[in-house]
Amino acid sequence: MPFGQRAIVNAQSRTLAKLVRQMKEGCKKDEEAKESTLCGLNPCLKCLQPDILYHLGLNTETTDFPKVFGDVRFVCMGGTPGRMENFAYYVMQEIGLKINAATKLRNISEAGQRFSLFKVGPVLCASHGMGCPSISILLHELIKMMYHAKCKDPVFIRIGTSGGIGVEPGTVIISSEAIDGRLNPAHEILVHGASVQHASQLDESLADEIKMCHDPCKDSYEAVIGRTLCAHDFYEGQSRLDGAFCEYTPEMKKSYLETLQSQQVKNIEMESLAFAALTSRANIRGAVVCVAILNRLNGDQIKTSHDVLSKWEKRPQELVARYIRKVLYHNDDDDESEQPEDEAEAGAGGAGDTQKAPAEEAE
Ligand code: R2B
Ligand code: URA
Repeated sequence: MPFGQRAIVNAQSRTLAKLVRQMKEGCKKDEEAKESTLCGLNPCLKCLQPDILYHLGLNTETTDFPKVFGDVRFVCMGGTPGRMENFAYYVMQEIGLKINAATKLRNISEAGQRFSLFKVGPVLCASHGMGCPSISILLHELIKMMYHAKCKDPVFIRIGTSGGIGVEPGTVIISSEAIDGRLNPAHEILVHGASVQHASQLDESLADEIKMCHDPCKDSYEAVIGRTLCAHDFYEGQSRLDGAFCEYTPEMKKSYLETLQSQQVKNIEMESLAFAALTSRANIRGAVVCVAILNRLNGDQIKTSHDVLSKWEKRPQELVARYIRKVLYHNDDDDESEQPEDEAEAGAGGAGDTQKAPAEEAE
């Protein structure tokens, strides 16, 4: 093997060995950053002893956050628990980690009974439910988790579905920014009855890096960067004609969607405003990567078969897994002189990653 290539393979093996060790043993004290790199957080957080992350079913008294979550570098979120569990297994395979055949990934947030949360080495995978209020609760608690765990520069990515505007169904849209129904790039919340607006820009360079993981020659779909409209409802908020109520005409709908298209809006979904606002307030690089499951210029109802939809839903996952693999194995200047293990197998570890499958436990 040529010298340059051998050096790359060795560096990749070292990174993999470190990930496997962290999965088995948790984060060591000397690996922990002194403080997290997040900015602008509530100054009272340090006084909360313990801090209870109620909807995640975790608290800082019973879980050693730096040890269990200190190695997290990517926080991926999507609508449903099932999709995020599948993504966790997929990303595990893509970054070369394994768990024993008798174990399965544990839903770390089972006790909270709201969101699902899986950890695969440096990747956290969470479900966020539908809409800004739901993802906003999850983000507050995940951001506090990053703070307590002293995570360094975690990247947050939402993967999901959306309605396309003038794009072929199946196209992946990486959001340049999130805008509201008035095309305003801000997430508005009411605090003490007064309107507060938070800018909803997304990280431009992260969007470009994810776009670069798409191969126009090999991938059978397109990936584009564009503006994303975030609605607070699936029906009237997205100008559908098929909701239980509809007080506008097909012409008014057509005109609104054409205005969106003329303003470079490529898709409509329901979480990007809160996602963009909360990540950027904390100085976290964030990206929203959604597949368009229909072209809203051609209709409202989703008539595509389940099989095709589940194939399309994997496209954002595929791009994001490629991105994670690239960051872990091609950009790392990790000079730790750890030797690779023969088998990158990570058994049920102390990091709370895995648990024995119930069927196996019964034996
Ligand atoms: C996309 O799909 C969901 C609505 O069907 C919503 O969560 C979103 O953003
Ligand atoms: N999700 C949305 O919010 N809108 C769509 O049209 C499709 C998926």
